[in-house]
Amino acid sequence: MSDQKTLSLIKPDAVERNLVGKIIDIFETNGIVIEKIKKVHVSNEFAKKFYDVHKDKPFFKELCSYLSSGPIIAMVLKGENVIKKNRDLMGATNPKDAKEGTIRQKFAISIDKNSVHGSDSEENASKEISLFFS
Ligand code: IDP
Ligand code: MG
Repeated sequence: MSDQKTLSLIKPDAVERNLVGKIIDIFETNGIVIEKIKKVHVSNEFAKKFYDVHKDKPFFKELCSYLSSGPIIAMVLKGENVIKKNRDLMGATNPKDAKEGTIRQKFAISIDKNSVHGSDSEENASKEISLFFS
């Protein structure tokens, strides 16, 4: 099977707590390749574009202010079945529901400060990668 790519973000709460290395270690230990990586502080406008699929959710405004509240790490992850593999390693959106050993179970603070983002489909992966890396 050919390699897939996905967009991963380490969100402000995790960057702020110096968890970047620990999170990347989980990816690499699981055979995922970090193909591209950069540290950025996105604007609220950019966050709105990125989270456009959530524009009708009640938490949209807070979500966008949160993503733009501090530096984040943006990465293109590469590997076999990496979209699902990354989602599995991340764990459930709400850390209270996240399985033992997942990134969110280990590091997330709350449903909004949940440490990582990962694309959920090939279509969104390719959109999100172009938004951050082009
Ligand atoms: P995901 O990050 O696991 O894919 P999504 O449903 O796509 O979860 O939601 C995007 C982000 O929006 C979540 O990671 C989380 O930060 C935030 N979020 C989702 N649901 C809620 C909520 O009910 N309250 C506050 N923030 C939420
Ligand atoms: Mg999502």
